[in-house]
Amino acid sequence: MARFEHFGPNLVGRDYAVGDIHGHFSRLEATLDRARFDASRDRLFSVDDLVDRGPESPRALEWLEQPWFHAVQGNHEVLTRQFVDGDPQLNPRDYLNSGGAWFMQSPVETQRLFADRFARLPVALEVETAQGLVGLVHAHCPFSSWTTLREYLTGALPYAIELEEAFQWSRARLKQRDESEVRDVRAVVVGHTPLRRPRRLGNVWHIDTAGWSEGYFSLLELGQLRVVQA
Ligand SMILES: [Mn+2]
Repeated sequence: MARFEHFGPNLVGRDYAVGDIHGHFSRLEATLDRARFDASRDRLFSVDDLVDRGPESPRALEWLEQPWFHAVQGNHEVLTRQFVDGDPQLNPRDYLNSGGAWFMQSPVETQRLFADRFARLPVALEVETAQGLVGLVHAHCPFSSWTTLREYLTGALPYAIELEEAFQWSRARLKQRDESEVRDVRAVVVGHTPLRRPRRLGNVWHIDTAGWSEGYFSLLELGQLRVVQA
C-alpha cells in the first residue's frame, strides 16, 4: 500500500486543490462549473475528508474513479477503517456525531468496499508545477522539510503509525500561528480545519472554507498559487 504519491506536471491544463468535501459533491460540481474546470485537461486534488456530514457521501467512490480526481486520506476515511475493524479506539457515539450515520447504517459489504478503497489512498501526495513542487496532506506536515515527510511515507525512514495523528488530525500550525516555512517544497496544502477564508501560514495553505457547511469551496490553482473565487 503506497502511502505517498507523486504526480508529474500537467502539460495541457490547470491543477487545483480543494478543501474538505464531506459528502457535498453537487455543491463542488457547481463550484467547478463556475470556475470553468475542464475535466478533459484539468486535475483536481483533494485534501480529503470526502465523506460524513453531507448527503452524498456514497458518491466518493464514483469520484475516486475519475481520472482527473485525486485525493489523500483524511481522518474521516480512517474512521471508516476503524469502524469496519471494530477498533476500540473508535467510540461509535463520537463517530455518529461526526456524521458517520450513513456508514454505520450501510450493509457490511458496502462498508468494506468503502474502507478498502479509502485505505488505498495515499497519506500525502505531491504535484509538480512549472513553478515548483506542491505537497498535499490532510491536516499537517509536522516536519520542517517536505523531504522528511516523503522519506517517512516512502519507507526511507521507518514509518510509525503515530505520525498519522499529525498528518490527519493536527491543528498545530493554526493554533500556534506558526509562520515557518516547510523546506524543499514550494507550498503545502491542507484542509481539516474550517476557516472563513483561505489562510496561508509560512508556505502552508489552509483551504477548508467549509463548502460542506455554511461556507464555500475554495479552489487553489497550484501553478500561480491563486485562490479562484467561484
Ligand atoms: Mn478532517
